[in-house]
Amino acid sequence: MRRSIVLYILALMLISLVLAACGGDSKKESTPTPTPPALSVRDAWVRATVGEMAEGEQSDMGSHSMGDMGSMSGEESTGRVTGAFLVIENAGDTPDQLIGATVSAEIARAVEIHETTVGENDVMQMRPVQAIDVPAHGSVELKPGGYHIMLLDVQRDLNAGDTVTLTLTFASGATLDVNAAVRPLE
Ligand SMILES: [Cu+2]
Repeated sequence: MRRSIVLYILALMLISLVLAACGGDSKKESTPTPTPPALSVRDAWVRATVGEMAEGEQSDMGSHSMGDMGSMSGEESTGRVTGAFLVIENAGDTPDQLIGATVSAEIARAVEIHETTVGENDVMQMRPVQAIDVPAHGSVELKPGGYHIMLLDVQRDLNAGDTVTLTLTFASGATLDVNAAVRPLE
């Protein structure tokens, strides 16, 4: 009689151990899989190509020479460039990368992703980058003096008040159409 009680208690302990183990396992299994990147863009703008910006643009030109522009964009190069700036937010659990951008050929013939850095002698230089990281549950800002989207061989005046539609491409395969307001550099 007493032995059966002991066995009964042991059995109960064994069952509770098994249940605890299973509980642990099922908890792991029910951990939500990371959500994919959930991207959005805010504060998108493009620097106007006319008026007071001409000066700022030139100082930002950095390492670009007109020769570079010509070879980049063919015989019809206008040599005009401008920058697009915006904040990319990612509400998802998975990081992503901005890997490209396009714009209507009526606006610009080529688009590159650039980073402006201050090199030796405080000279600002720009270099093309392959990708800009967009962290999970985070954001990245493209702004003058940092990362930017470079419009090359700009085909027409971009005046304050105009809107330029950019299409952003991400490493995840996502694309985003962005309406950027044209405004002068502050
Ligand atoms: Cu640039």
